[in-house]
Amino acid sequence: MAVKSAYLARKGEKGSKGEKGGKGPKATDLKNSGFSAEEEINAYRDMLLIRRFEEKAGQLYGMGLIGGFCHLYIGQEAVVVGMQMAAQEGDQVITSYRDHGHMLACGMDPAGVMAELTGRRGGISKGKGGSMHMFSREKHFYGGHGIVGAQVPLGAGLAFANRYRGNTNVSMTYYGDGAANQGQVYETFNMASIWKLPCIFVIENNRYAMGTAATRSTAVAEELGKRGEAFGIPAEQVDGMDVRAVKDAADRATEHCRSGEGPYILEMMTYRYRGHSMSDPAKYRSKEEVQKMREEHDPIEQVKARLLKSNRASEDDLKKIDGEIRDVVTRAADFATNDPLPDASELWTDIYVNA
Ligand SMILES: Cc1ncc(C[n+]2csc(CCOP(=O)(O)OP(=O)(O)O)c2C)c(N)n1
Ligand SMILES: [Mg+2]
Repeated sequence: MAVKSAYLARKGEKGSKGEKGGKGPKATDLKNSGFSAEEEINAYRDMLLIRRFEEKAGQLYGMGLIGGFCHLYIGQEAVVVGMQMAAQEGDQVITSYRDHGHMLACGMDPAGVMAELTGRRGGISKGKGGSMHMFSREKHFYGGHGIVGAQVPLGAGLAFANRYRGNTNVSMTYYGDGAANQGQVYETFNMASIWKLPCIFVIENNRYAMGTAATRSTAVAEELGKRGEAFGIPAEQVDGMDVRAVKDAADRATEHCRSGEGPYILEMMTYRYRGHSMSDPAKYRSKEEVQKMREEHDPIEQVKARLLKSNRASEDDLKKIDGEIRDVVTRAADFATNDPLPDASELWTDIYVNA
């Protein structure tokens, strides 16, 4: 099955030449995907919440209030927000350790997520899981996985559960360009395809796996969706910096899965602005490369510019939203820094399931 590209080359744009990680995202053909004013505003608000939350998490980490690993999602916000715009109640989300944005987009409480980062009692995992290990059955969020690629077969398992129960839910299974080189991804493709599982494989191709550019470690690094061809899984490559393009592709993918046609791959071309984790020497790419991406493709700035240009929102309207988001994040950080640490007796609880 052919890979359908949702890209249309922007006239004259050749990507940023000489970049270690390859080309930037190109403009998307968005014939039928104009957002309503409400959709634009919601997308703006949801992406901004992730951005501000992650900035605050970075600050708290710098102050020594967050221990262990912490991987920020800044730059990639349009991917999960656009995907969730196509979700229906009960659709599951599962991802890697770069998971705070996914949790917020699923509607999990920012204070609970932040308090988990600071290891407090009121954290989503009672302060015992940290950044990479949070779950919410209520919001259908299944982690938070630190083993690269391990969430992919689990995501197909969630899709299997939907199939078994005969519902119309889909499993949105996210993984990175680095994880795309893990063998278990292809074992999963095989089973998902033969069993026609309602699973959307969302590849977040942010062009780097830790400090290694995908172009150095990965064959055909800019067409990872093509890898589904051998398994008969349709794929699209999407401008993952444009929330409209993401939602547009997500609509097609969910429709395909819900109608019993089997899995679908969406390769989101995206970019992370911050380091891989909080300790990252950042020697593998230039500051100019990051700057260029921020200036030309920032997902939040794109929506903001459209809202202002179309007069769907004024500067004041957006300032009001910004203020509301700051309040939410400030409250989350206050809770996360004042809530007590777990009691020592909790060391032995939640380790095994009581069967
Ligand atoms: C099985 C396994 N191998 C190696 C690692 C170390 N590791 C952690 S993150 C990472 C890079 C993964 O990159 P990618 O899938 O592109 O995701 P991104 O960090 O860009 O979101 C590696 C190699 C690991 N956690 N698990
Ligand atoms: Mg990556």
